[in-house]
Order: sequence, then C-alpha cells, then structure tokens
Amino acid sequence: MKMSGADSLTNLAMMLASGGVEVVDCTGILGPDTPILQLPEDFAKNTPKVEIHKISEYDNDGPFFAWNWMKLGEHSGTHFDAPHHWITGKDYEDGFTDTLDVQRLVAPVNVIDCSKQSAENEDFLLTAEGVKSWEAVNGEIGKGEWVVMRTDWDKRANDEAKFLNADETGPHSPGPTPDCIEYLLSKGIVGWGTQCIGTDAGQAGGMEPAYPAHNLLHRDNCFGLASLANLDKLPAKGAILIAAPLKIQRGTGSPIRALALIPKG
Ligand code: 23J
Ligand code: MN
Repeated sequence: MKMSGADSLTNLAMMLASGGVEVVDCTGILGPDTPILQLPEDFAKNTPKVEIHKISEYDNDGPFFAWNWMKLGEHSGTHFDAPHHWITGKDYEDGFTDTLDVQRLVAPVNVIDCSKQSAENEDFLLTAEGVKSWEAVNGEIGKGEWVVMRTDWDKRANDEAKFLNADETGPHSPGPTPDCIEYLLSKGIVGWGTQCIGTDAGQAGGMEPAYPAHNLLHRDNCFGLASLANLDKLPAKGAILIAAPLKIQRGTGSPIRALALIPKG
C-alpha cells in the first residue's frame, strides 16, 4: 500500500488525539534564573541575563489583561544556533533565522546517550568512534536528521554554577570532538544538539579547530541546538524533533520551544 502525505497526516492526527504519539517538551524554562554563557574577559561583551518586565496584570496599567516585555539575548536558554552565528558560516544568505529553510527543522532525531560517561567525567568527549559504536547498536544516522547528545545536564539547569561548571581552568562540560562533528556532517545531518550551555564542550576553546561544533556545523550551513531538556524521555531512534527559531530579522539564533514526537507504548 502506498501512503500519501495526506494519509500520513491523518494518521498522525489520530495518533496525537489518542496518545499513540506523545509530544515531549525538550525545552528548559526561560527566565531570570536561566543559565547564560559567560565568555572569558578577553571578549568584552556577553549576553545579559533574561529579564521579564510586567506591563500590566488586570490593574491600572491594563484592567482586563496581563502582558510582559522581555530583555532577551538570541542565545539564551534552550536555543538555536543559525549558520551566521559563526564566521565560518557568514556567507550563507540562507544562514539567518529569517532566511533558513524551515523544511529542515522538522526531522528524525538520533539520541546518543552519554549520560553515564558524563556523570563520571564532566569533560567527556563524544568521538566519531563513539558515534560509530552507537550506530552499530541503534542503526545508521541518516541524511537530514538531527543528532543530539544526551548528558542529563538539564538536571543542573536550576543552578547556574552547576550548569556552567567553571573553575580556574575554565568551564567543564561534555561535548563533541572535531572528528565527531566531521563524521556527522559526512552523514548529511541537519544539525547537532546538546544539553549544555552551548553545542561545544566546556574545554572546546583548546581544540583544533577551536569550538569544532560551531566552526564545522556552521561552515556546512548546519544548525546547532543548546540547553535541550528531557532527552532522557526520548528513544535512541524513532522520534521526530521540531526545533524552530523565532523569525528574527538577520538573527544569528533564537530561543526555541523544542518539541519531540515520540511513539508511545
Ligand atoms: C559565542 C561565542 C562562543 C560560544 C557561543 C557564543 C555559544 O556557545 C552559543 O550560544 O552559540 S561557545
Ligand atoms: Mn548559541
């Protein structure tokens, strides 16, 4: 039997209504306590903490409505890195939040569970070899798919110091090696996501190239996702991830509401 796009969406609608497909929220809370990246002092500027300011809440400033305004950096909380974010991606005209191809944002997601290794070693690095071992068990990573690294780092997100995990030697958090990202790009992935403050490991400034996830993903017009939550609720394969940035004009990134569709039962 050949299934059309219309048939597939009818089935999906049925499955969403019956709970056969569940929507998992892979997003952290965005507010004044959200951990924000703090670059070292040799870079003059940083993203400010999130601010939420009340305009009114059924009061003299608005008798029957509540609304707020926000101070919000593009790269805050659970967020999207667009290719223009990094110098290696600067020439892609479709590399901004308002010009990228939205067809690429909804795709199967491969969840590589590194939670054990990351609990034992805060500087754990996922290598190409590690990805290949994961594929041998779970199946091949396909063209146009998302790949995310599960570290359960979201359990630290209520405590910025624990989330950033910095000492005199800098930040310590798990991430990918350059050869890991090169391998994933050779498979034709759409993007790479992590549960830490950025797509790169805490110690990635010392790698070659520095910040390989940023450098290599955006060089190839691919996307990054950071501070993802609840990856422990996803299967290794079989879920669909929807990760869509706001359509910020010439935006280099954006907070997202990351949603995963998973089969239940
Ligand atoms: C700017 C400079 C370095 C990094 C980052 C931003 C991020 O992690 C980000 O949020 O894209 S490492
Ligand atoms: Mn970012």
